[in-house]
Amino acid sequence: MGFCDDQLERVRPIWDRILSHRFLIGTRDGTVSDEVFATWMRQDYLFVEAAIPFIAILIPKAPPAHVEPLTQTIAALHKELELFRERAGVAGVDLTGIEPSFTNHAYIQFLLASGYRESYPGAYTIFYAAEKAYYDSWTVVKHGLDTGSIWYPFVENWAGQAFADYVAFLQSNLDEMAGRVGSAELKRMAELFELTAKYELAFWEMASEGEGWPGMS
Ligand code: MP5
Repeated sequence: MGFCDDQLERVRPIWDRILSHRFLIGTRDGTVSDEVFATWMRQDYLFVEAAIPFIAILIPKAPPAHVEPLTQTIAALHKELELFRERAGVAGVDLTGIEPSFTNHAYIQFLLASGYRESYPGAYTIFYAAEKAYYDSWTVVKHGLDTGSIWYPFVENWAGQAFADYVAFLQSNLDEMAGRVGSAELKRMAELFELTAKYELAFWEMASEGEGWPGMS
């Protein structure tokens, strides 16, 4: 097994909580409330906006063969923001003037700080784990959500064949890099993998519980 499969196995208890989260099950079964889904949309719009500078930070650190794929990821993220704006229009969700929740703020700071501070394989670990979490999560939703649902385009975005191929490509790149780093860096990569999994779980929890900051309500 490569690094990614090893890590997925190691963080399985967290991953299982992600994939069985009430947000995903409710979205799959069509029982999630419009307000909870709107919370996720607003917050994920901000997260995807922040993922663009995160990927941009990686480019100067990247091996030459990674530069074009990372550039394509940035273009894909811009298209994804367009999908959010289009779906928000259909659903009547206002994306103007929105602010990150406590959890989202923390996750975004983690992304950006890691982009600057961690090694390239370390930051790439976060990138892979977040994409894999979304692929697996939206695959859960795919197995039940009505294809006519206004939310189905999100399933097509993250649980389709193109995204599956993209995640497999990231996995092979990360496995390859992990095979060449020393033991201290590998240990740090494992920590970053687990932290990202915890943030992914926290994100679904935040979407379900609301965007408020501790002590502010
Ligand atoms: C992704 C996302 C997937 N949109 N939001 C969270 C909280 N985690 C992962 O990343 P991308 O870049 O939108 O495919």
